[in-house]
Amino acid sequence: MEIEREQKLSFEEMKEVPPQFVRPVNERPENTKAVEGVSVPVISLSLPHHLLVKQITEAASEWGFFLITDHGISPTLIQRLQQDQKEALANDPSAASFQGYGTKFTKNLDQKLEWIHYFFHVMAPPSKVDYNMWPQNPPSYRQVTEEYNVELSRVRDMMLEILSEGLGVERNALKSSLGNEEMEMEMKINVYPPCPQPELALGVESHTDMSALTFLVPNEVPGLQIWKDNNWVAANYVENALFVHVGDQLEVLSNGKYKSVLHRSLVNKERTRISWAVFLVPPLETVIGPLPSLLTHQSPPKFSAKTYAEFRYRKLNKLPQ
Ligand SMILES: O=C(O)CCC(=O)C(=O)O
Ligand SMILES: [Fe+2]
Repeated sequence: MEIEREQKLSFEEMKEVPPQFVRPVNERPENTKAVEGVSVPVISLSLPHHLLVKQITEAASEWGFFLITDHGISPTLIQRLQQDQKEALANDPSAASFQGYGTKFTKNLDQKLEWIHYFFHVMAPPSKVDYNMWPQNPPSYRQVTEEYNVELSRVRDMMLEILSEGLGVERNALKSSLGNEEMEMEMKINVYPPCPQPELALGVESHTDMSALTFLVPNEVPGLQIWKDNNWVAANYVENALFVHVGDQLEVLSNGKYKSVLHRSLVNKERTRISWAVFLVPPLETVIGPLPSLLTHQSPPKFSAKTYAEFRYRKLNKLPQ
């Protein structure tokens, strides 16, 4: 699925977008602009519990996407996460290609490439972490990321409980279906270098995440768009907010009540966009299917049960699920 980079493509040196990055006319940002006057749900975790459950359940069902504020992760920690990367890039712009890891170009039907470098490593559980795969620079990366993992795990547990409650199932149902403490948290740092013709290219093409949930913090450069009611809606930066995506595994577990959200990201002419995405995924051998307690004669399963490994294989190879 991945094309090895043969020649060293350097985004920074390109004066115009090479043909392999130029999107078909119907995908180009210039022809598929975000709708005006619509904004994504922003939900404060300090709401009274019953309202919180209601708002999150609605957002996960109608949008498959929302922002959360008042989540208790300190702004300083988020800034440290962001600052580290900025410094690494300022000192060494080629750090964007994350020495040793290169750019993984995903092959799609049109063989088009995405305007992005990314870095990927497992953040949790400890038994699956290989610190050799973590960025070695800046030296503070490990400590900051470990602190972020602790805080985000707390928010993750709260979200999974609320989403379970919204389904009317036992509070621990979603977490235990996803492997409890064996659930993986995968960190993906997306770096979108400035692009000479952002109207022709995409940073990440339209997709749904394979995860159960994805938590993302971007820097202040806009770019993320969410598909809702046949339009793209811009999900712009809100200071210290966490962006939450419902992914494929939660759609399956909820038997379609929660929507795996289609999204994409655009690139910017002058500025580097960076986002830190954390994917919550079950261990590969975990069988994921609609929660049995949601199934009745009136509501039969809409998805077949399969291991996450099989789901992933099918998705990466564009086979039907
Ligand atoms: O950078 C973003 O805002 C989105 C990235 C994304 O969708 C992904 O990494 O799956
Ligand atoms: Fe995504």
